[in-house]
Amino acid sequence: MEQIILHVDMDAFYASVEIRDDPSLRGKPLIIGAMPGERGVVATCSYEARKFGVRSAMNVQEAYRLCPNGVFMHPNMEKYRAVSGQLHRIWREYASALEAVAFDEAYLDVTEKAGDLDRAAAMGREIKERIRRELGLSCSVGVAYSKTAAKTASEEKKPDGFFVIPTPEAFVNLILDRDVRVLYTVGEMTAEKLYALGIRTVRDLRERASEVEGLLGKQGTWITRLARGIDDRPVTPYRPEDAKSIGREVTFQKDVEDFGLLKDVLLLLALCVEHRADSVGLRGKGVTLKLTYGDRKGITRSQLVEDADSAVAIYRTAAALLDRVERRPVRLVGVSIYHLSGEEMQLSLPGYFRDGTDGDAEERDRYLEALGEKYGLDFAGHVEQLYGAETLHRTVEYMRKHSGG
Ligand code: DCP
Ligand code: MG
Repeated sequence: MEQIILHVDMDAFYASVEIRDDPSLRGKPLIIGAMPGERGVVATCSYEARKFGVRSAMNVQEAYRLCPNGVFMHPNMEKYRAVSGQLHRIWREYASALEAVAFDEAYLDVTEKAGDLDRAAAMGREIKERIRRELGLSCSVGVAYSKTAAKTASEEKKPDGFFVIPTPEAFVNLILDRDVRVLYTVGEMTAEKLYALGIRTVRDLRERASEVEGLLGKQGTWITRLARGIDDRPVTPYRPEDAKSIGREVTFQKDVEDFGLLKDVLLLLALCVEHRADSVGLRGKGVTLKLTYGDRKGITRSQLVEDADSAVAIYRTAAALLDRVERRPVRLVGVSIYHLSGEEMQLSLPGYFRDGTDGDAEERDRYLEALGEKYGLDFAGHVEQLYGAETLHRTVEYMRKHSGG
């Protein structure tokens, strides 16, 4: 199917909104997230702060070290959500299908409404102009024949960018000698596997396609197709609140018999679930524990709760569920929340910006401290590192080895 897709991504979104509303911030390195001295991470920062090396998801102490003269601010999620609503109203006028990826980012299917690439490009410029005029904000727009190419195009000239990638050939020519990570569905772990084989660029990937397909199976086929510019995925109308559940799981290198260790792992999984739920502004009314035993038999146990809105609440419920299951060696453990809703979250800060004053946060810190002592790990101040799949896996494996499990 022939498609024409626009990808729109706001520039330094939270920071740009704050600068718009307080022009005295313009030109300054502005860092939105936790405050120096608090526990937490950078959500985003202005391009002036990026010159100092500050980045999204960086520990705020590190950001402060790099940019001590920066202006630090807490995020105002309510405000950004409102701006996101205004953006959606503009985007919807142009798209026959709109897929929101984040507050500030969406794919627009303009195949029908534009008809051809030239008119799609004109639409893209019009959208940029309207967002500037009506909302006082800048964004980057990519126009292309596929979602991957459109996203690549919007990143190409960021900030305030505009770029068109008309064909698979144009896409391939653009990225041929770039790192495989340019295919943004290639994550850190996959990239490491490819690097280990000496496959670093898209060119390498193309030349050694069958090897990659052998190594990575279905995923390998997907990325070697991408490396040829092929991506037929449609724009699927999606809102995070339509998700049925939010979960995280880990598979152990060796089956675990020690249920004390499993319970400890539940705390880390609960932290990850809390983080993901916060980042999309959702909370759950139910918790599910998932186990796969060594013989591959899988079970799930669920429980409705008043509010699965903090890592501690999720952990407590999951741990209680664990107490009631059959004790045999376990291969995989997972935690998820379901019955999701968004309303009550709107006024509160994401958990990872909270400064640890509420009761659950204190309890979480006590649990983490105990866990740190038990396994000889220091969690304080870098919990956010656990949110990455690779670090979580490595930490859990470390715990397994140090529990004698
Ligand atoms: N965000 C966050 N934590 C992250 C990444 C992003 O809270 N680890 C928030 C803050 C961003 C917003 O989401 O403003 C949009 O994310 P982007 O990745 O699009 O980053 P920006 O819009 O801030 O910058 P860019 O100009 O690079 O798009
Ligand atoms: Mg953005």
